[in-house]
Amino acid sequence: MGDPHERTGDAVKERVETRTQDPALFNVVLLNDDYTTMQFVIEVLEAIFHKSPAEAYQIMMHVHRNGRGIAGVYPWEVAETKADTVRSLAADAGYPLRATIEEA
Ligand code: TYC
Repeated sequence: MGDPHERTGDAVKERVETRTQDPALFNVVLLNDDYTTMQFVIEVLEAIFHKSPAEAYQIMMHVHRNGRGIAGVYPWEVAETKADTVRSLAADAGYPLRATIEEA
């Protein structure tokens, strides 16, 4: 007990995880604020999250009305990179737009 190896006489068997696991998915969440322009948020949704102009407008308005909304759902590294890109584009443009990630 407590031994990660299973002793079978002199041999030591190691269990190997053979099942493949789906990578966990993460939501990239945009947060509302009073200063970022609607047009900038729409541009971010089109450029970073590959939304159509109509989808981008709907997501932006959802965030504007509800305080937060999901821009996209991705494996962890992709979600982190997209959230970082949003933060850096917003900072460069002088907007306080925030993006977070959370388990989907
Ligand atoms: N509330 C902003 C405005 O009225 C627009 C906005 C929408 C800002 C979504 C951030 O994530 C956001 N200009």
